[in-house]
Order: sequence, then C-alpha cells, then structure tokens
Amino acid sequence: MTEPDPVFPPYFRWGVATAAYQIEGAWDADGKGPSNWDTRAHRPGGLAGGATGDVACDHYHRLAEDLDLMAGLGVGSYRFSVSWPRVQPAGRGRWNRRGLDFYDRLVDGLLARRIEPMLTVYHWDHPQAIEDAGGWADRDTASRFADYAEGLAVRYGDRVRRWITLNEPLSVMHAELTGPPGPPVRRHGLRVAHHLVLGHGLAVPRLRAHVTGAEIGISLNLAGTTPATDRPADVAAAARAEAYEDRLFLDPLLRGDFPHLDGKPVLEAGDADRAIMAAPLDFVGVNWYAPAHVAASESGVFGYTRVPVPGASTNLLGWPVVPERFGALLAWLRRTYPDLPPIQITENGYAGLDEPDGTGSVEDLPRIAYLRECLRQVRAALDAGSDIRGYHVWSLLDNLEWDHGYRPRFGLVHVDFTTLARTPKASYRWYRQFLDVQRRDGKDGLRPCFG
Ligand code: IFM
Repeated sequence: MTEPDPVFPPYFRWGVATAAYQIEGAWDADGKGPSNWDTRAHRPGGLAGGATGDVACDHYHRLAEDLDLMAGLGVGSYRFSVSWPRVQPAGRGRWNRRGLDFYDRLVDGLLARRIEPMLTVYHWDHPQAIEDAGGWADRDTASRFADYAEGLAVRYGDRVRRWITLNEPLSVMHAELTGPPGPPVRRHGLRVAHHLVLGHGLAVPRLRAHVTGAEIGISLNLAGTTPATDRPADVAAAARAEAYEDRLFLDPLLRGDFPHLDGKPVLEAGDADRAIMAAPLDFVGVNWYAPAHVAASESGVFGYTRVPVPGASTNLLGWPVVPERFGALLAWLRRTYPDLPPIQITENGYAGLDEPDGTGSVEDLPRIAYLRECLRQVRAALDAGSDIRGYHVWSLLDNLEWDHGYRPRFGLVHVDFTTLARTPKASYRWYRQFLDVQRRDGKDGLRPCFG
C-alpha cells in the first residue's frame, strides 16, 4: 500500500513557478528589446536542437488559458519573472508601456483567480545593451538592475507583495565560467558573483520603499554536498564545493562576507559592498533538484567535479534522482545558518521526456514519485524545526530548458511545441488532488493573502 501524502499546516502556500524567457515567446512583440538569451539562441550553433525562445509556449498570447490552468490546479501562489528587455528595452531610461501592460494583465488575472503573485525581478534575461556593456562582469549592471527593480516596484507594488530579486545567481556565474564557446562568453565568474549580490543588496531597499507589506527574498539553487569517498582529497573537494556553491551567496547575504577557505574569503569585497549585500531578507528561496556528490578533480574550475550518486538513477538531464536527500539539504541549512529567515521552496521539479501515449495522455509517474518524496522531506523538515512557508513546483508548463532546448520537460502541463496545445499530465491531476487534501485537512491552507 502506498503511504498517504503528508498534510501541511494551514499557513503553507502552494504554487507553481515559471520564468519569462522560458515560456513567453513574443520575443520582439510590442516594443520588447533583444535580450542576451535572444542573442545566444540566434547565433549559429546556439541552443540544443536549434531552439530559441522566439515562440516558446507563446504564453504572452495565451495568458488567459495559462491562468485558467493554474486556477484549475487549485494553487494559491504563482512565481513568475519579468523580462527586463520587455519592460525596459535598453536596460536604462525609457520604459515600454505595452510590456508593462502585459504584467499588469498577468497580476490582475492572478488576483482575480485568488492566486497570489510572487514576482522574480531577474531570471537570467537582460537587455542586450546591458550585455554589450559587459553584463554582470560590469559593476554598473548592479546599479542598472536596482533601478529596474525599483521601476517594477513602483508599477506593481500596490498588488504584488512577494518579490524575489534574483533567480539562482550561482547558475548565472556558472554560465560565465563554463559557457559554450563563442560570444557572449567571458571568464569573470567570481566578479559576476560579486556584482550579482551587490545588485541584489542595492535592490532590496528600493523595493521595500514602494511595496506595502513587502516580503523580499532571493532564490538560490542549493544542493547539499557530500564527498565521493572519505579520502582527504575528496573531503577537501567537498568543502570547496560547499564554499563555491551552497555557501557562496548565503554567506554574504546572511553573514556579511563571502565564505572563507584556508582562512581567506573566496572573494574579496570591501566593507561598504559587504554591508549592502547583507540587506535584511524576509525569506530565502530554495530551488532544489539534486544533491552534489563530488570528487577532487584538477580539471574542475575550483578543483572538484560532480560524480554519480552510487545506485541512483538519473533524470533526462543526467541529474541523480534522490529525492530522499532533500531533507539533508534542509537539515544543513538549519545547522549552518541558525538565523536563516523563513524558507520558501521556490522550485522543485523533475526533467522527463514525457511523450504522450497512444491516447494522448502523459503518464509522468516518475515525476509524481519524485515530487511526493520531496514533499515528505519538506514535511519532515518542518517537524524537525525548519521554518518553511511555501512550495512551488517547477514548472507549470513544459518550456525552454535554456541551452538544452525543448527536449527535457519539467511541466505539470504538456506543451506540444508544434501546435502549442496544452495537455495536463498525470502529475497535474496528482498535484490538484494533493492540494484538495491540503484544503480539506488544513482548512484554509490555500487562502490567498489578498481578497
Ligand atoms: O529551468 C530551470 C530554471 O530556469 C532555473 N532553475 C532550474 C530549472 C531546471 O533546470
């Protein structure tokens, strides 16, 4: 007999997450400017399979249908991102009214369906003009970003209470360090990391100034690191991996300095910058998919490499499928950062091939099994003392998985990228039922903050 799904406290908020470049399409519609990702996708040999975000899920033109899919699911929270080049095409100065209007329609459509918006200011797509000026390797981008964030707060702060400054700065840094050859590739990873946290810290008070009752956080991709063996070289490699990944942003955000290795910070920042970076946060967003099992390696940028988790299967992206390790990451957070603000799980998901069967149905049972176990881990972490307030499945829709193109699918809803037809998968039906149980047993667990 399968174990029943866990029941969560009534305050827990349930949602789904997406990001602009991965779903919107309409890459040059209504005054939108080109982004770094448009350029990356359009160059020869760009993204896998020749994919681009030109159309993606065409969410920009199918907003009402996608909002109805969320309402049908029964979620109380939707995490989305704003495309910077859609609303401020040159990355400074002039705002694009038609782009801003789109997010008005999105926010209003959510509130009308009693779904609370959670707005990510930056999920990797910035105006090409910003890229041309050096992207995040240029310190001025931090100031441009803070101006942009403030502009969004002025526009949406009356209706959007929950804000995420950056999504996964670590991934942005890694793209700099390990990006494929050809422009735009630079080797300024740590400088990029510095400017990202600085931009975040500059943005936080600017958001707070315009958002009543603001809840401001940042989404970090965290793993939970273990050494491949107990050989000293692998143990030291795991400590480096922890410093350069899991602690790289948490330490400056929560402790006011970059992590130290061998008595030295992995990245030097002056006192003034460190004070800005440590701006108080209302929550930390955790994106979790898989743990990091690492071994010493001279070819790794920081002297380590990820190795397979013994005995674990892998998903379509080659990531180990070990949902039972989610709890270890949450326990590590409790131990390492006793003053950690409340946690929002801002992403958790599973990459599959998800082909429709002969009847057109997508029976994505491995995704359901993975998500169920992750949720059991989250529930156990609550019992163990973690302060976790919400959970978002990545993702509502199958979408553009960046350099990997459209083959890896993460959605609860299948998207046929030829016809753009949406078909809820078995996981959509499972999540809907799971949320029904939460509503019943948790009484008012899905009541939005507004309305
Ligand atoms: O698709 C991405 C998302 O944009 C950021 N977090 C990880 C997801 C899966 O790779």
